[in-house]
Amino acid sequence: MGTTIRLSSLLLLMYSTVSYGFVAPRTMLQHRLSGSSSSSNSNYLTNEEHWFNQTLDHFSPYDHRKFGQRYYEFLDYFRVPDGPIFLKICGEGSCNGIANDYISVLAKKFGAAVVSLEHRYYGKSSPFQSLKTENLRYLSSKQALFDLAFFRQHYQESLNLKRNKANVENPWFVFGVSYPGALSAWFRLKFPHLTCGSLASSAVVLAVYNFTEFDQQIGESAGTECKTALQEATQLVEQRLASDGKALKQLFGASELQIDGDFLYFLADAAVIAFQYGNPDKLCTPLVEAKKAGEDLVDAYANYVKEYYLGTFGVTLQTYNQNHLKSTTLNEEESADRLWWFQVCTEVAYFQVAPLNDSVRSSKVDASYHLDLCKNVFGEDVYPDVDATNIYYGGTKIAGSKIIFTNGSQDPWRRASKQISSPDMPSYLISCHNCGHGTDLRGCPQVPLNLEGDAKNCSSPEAVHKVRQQIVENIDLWLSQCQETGRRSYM
Ligand SMILES: *[C@@H]1O[C@H](CO)[C@@H](O)[C@H](O)[C@H]1NC(C)=O
Ligand SMILES: *[C@@H]1O[C@H](CO)[C@@H](O)[C@H](O)[C@H]1NC(C)=O
Ligand SMILES: *[C@@H]1O[C@H](CO)[C@@H](O)[C@H](O)[C@H]1NC(C)=O
Ligand SMILES: *[C@@H]1O[C@H](CO)[C@@H](O)[C@H](O)[C@H]1NC(C)=O
Ligand SMILES: CC(=O)N[C@H]1CO[C@H](CO)[C@@H](O)[C@@H]1O
Repeated sequence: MGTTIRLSSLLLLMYSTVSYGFVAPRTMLQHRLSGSSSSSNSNYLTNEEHWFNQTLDHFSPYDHRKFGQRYYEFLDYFRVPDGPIFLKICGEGSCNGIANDYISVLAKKFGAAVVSLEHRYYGKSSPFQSLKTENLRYLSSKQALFDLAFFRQHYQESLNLKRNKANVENPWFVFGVSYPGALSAWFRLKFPHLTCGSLASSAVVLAVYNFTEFDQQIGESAGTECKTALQEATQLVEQRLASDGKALKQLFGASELQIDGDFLYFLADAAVIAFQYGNPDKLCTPLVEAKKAGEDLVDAYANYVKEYYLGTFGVTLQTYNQNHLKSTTLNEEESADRLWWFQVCTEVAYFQVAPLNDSVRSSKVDASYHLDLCKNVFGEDVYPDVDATNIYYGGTKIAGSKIIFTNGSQDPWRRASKQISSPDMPSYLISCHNCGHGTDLRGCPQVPLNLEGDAKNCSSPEAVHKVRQQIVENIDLWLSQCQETGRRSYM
């Protein structure tokens, strides 16, 4: 999601040089697909834009301002007129189309239309030209949920208009991965009358201030040998940063990161991404080999960072640069870093701090680093009220129903998700060596995108198939119950 890899690892930005157009900013939880360069390729079911006039402030009866919100629709598999409508929620990045992941298989199976709404402020759906802090006051998950609700009503009404019917309801189902996974669960929680159910994939429903479990999960996912090598590399990096920081940053191709905390966060995220997105061996194999051969672990790590993280994966350094995060100039792709940090610094935190004991990342990546960043980038008064967020949604005690939670065993984010099943809210863990963030919808690895979420390269494809079967059964059951209760009248 930056935590995503900060969240960083959750969300990816795109850069055209990357073969599949995936990139991850540290602060995000989730990926986004590349834009114009792939407009006609099979990574998307569609990327033809539509627009909806959305209310800017859903919580003020006096403010009637609107802004244009982008959305997409894919109707090839739609069973006209009464098939289900799948609402795929977009999150903390530009939403450039409907990705061709496992949702396309589900849409075909259920005869569903797929619609997808860009999250307010991101991509082309920004209400303001300047992203100064004051203008970000309407950026929150709570506003975003109302956006989805009004969009859902609008889309249903426009379908009815086309058919010349009134008060008809198709059965809706919501989907999301990562932060949008949390939105998917929260949408069903807050608007149960507007959707028959929800898939909440790698859904980070628990706002956490000191998210030490994130680093702990990295250690577990890495296994003893790789974890030890990573910890040694971190120690050496800290020593060299103190003695000759300039040369060290140069070695990693990261001279632009003048704040040491930004640099150390970047190095931590570089490791995270390997586990979050299903490429653990790209990191662990060279590191463990270097250690066995008595070679310089910092050199080995620098090679991984330059070749894989900055190269193949295509992250940009500016994602970690607080000077970049301070930029209030609107940019469709690049502003996502600043926008997601605003959500982090106000609502959800997920501060990926080093645990006191046995940490993989540098202990200098602590709560003060994150708080200082929030202050430096947004001003004095910005502070994440995680308690309010968890009271509002319930955290892992969410009192929803008909929500499927899924998590990948290697994903550091899983500790902020709901991992224990409860009545009417099944939770499934997909366990395999390279099962990461959103494996149920994206297969393995999760980046680059596997068309239709192909799972054959997961180290245990059966583990993925088993959970997908559960997902299909749940959707089938809940869609049919939606019809029976007459809550949604069929034509
Ligand atoms: C949105 O509002 C503007 C200004 O009122 C109007 O010109 C435009 O047609 C509207 N767009 C849609 C899609 O309703
Ligand atoms: C987070 O950790 C810091 C120490 O690193 C501590 O001072 C602070 O009280 C913790 N905050 C919360 C909310 O647990
Ligand atoms: C830290 O590790 C030591 C030894 O491994 C253990 O005894 C101690 O309980 C741990 N402390 C915390 C806070 O986990
Ligand atoms: C699976 O792995 C093979 C061999 O590495 C590769 O050629 C293929 O493209 C991968 N398929 C997917 C869907 O990732
Ligand atoms: C449903 C499920 O598999 N839950 C497990 C997920 O992982 C946690 C540990 O992180 C277990 O305690 C749960 O039982």
